[in-house]
Amino acid sequence: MTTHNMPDMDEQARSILRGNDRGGYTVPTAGLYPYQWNWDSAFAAWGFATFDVTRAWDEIETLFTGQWDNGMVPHILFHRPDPGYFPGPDVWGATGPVASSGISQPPVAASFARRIYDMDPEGSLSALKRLFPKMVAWHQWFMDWRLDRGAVCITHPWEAGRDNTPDWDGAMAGIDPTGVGEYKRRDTSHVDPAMRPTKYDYDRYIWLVQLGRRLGWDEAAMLEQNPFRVADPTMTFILLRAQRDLAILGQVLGEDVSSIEAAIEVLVVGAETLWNPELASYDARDVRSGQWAGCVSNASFLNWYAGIDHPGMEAQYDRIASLCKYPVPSHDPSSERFDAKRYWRGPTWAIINVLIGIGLEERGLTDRADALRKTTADLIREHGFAEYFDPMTGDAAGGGTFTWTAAVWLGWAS
Ligand code: 9YW
Repeated sequence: MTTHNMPDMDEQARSILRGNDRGGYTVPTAGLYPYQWNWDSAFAAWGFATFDVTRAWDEIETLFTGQWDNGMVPHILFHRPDPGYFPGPDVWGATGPVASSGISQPPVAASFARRIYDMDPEGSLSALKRLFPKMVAWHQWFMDWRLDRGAVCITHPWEAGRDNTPDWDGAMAGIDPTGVGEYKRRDTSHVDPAMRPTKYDYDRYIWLVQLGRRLGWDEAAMLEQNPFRVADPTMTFILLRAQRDLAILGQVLGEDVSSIEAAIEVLVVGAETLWNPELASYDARDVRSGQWAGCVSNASFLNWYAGIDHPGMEAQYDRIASLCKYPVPSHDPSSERFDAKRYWRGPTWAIINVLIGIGLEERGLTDRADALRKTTADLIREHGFAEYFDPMTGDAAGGGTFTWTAAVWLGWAS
């Protein structure tokens, strides 16, 4: 690394955010993902906050314009039609204040809201006051509808934001997608199909969307009838962390946070139901079959981010990190299901790295945190602001000029 190219990188990152700005919200990358995605936007807000706090809050406020009456904040908001993405609003058939998908995504927004608030308390207060009750309602929706023994469940692989991870292989195999019909994917015309989920996966993704639509996206009906219900480390650890951050923001605002504190207790217990003793790792748990996924993923290491230490996780982390040059891979490289370039079945994602890195740092695992920050910075500097990276070679993969990778650079890696 030479210090003279640092300003260039910062400027490139800022211009990616500006280039993906559609006015009040940011797309993950033009072409492949032309709408507002939920957790992408929260990362974008953090990136914007490094140079424009007002724009950062606009991003989160626009996301919450899509909040449903039941508190859910959708994973995609289709603000403007775009034929370049499938499945669009006509397929989802969801009804909310803004055309949207019918599922949610990992709730990182409150945690980034806290970071942005800390960067500029005065400039943040009015937006924070407006957003606080909305964030409480969204978190409560998870608590009301998605818990299994205190762990948070997903109802669609897209909901965890880790679409085709081997974590869902068992639950996906339980779905018979007969009758899903013909459809035309768009993602494989933007990106090499070898880096994307397969047709087997997409048939099931679309079948689940059709099911949700038939059930009117009614959570009680889905609880009864959706065969896909998996207790997920991504959602559980991220919601736990988000509740902790929201409680602190609530205290800043002088709000009563006792119900948030009660939720934290429930989630702490729930997180431990994801500990798979045979695997010696946090794991996904298929609620329908009662089976473990048997997967060490990058989401397994979000326990520190959630404020949880567990004997054995440090050794597990060191083992996984020793198996590739650019950790943290999205699936264990020693597993036969590992695929270095196929999306969430192996590649390294800067957004998960930053969450793991924050957790490592906070729990006093500073050497690991520093090393992870360095290899993540190397990846971005040497291979660009890619969607994700090959953990062995560092090769850029998926879409380019990616909003959240630029945000991670500005907020953490640089
Ligand atoms: C989809 C936008 C999204 C991310 C997800 C990632 C992928 C595909 O792209 O989802 O069609 O929703 O898996 O985490 O938010 O970047």
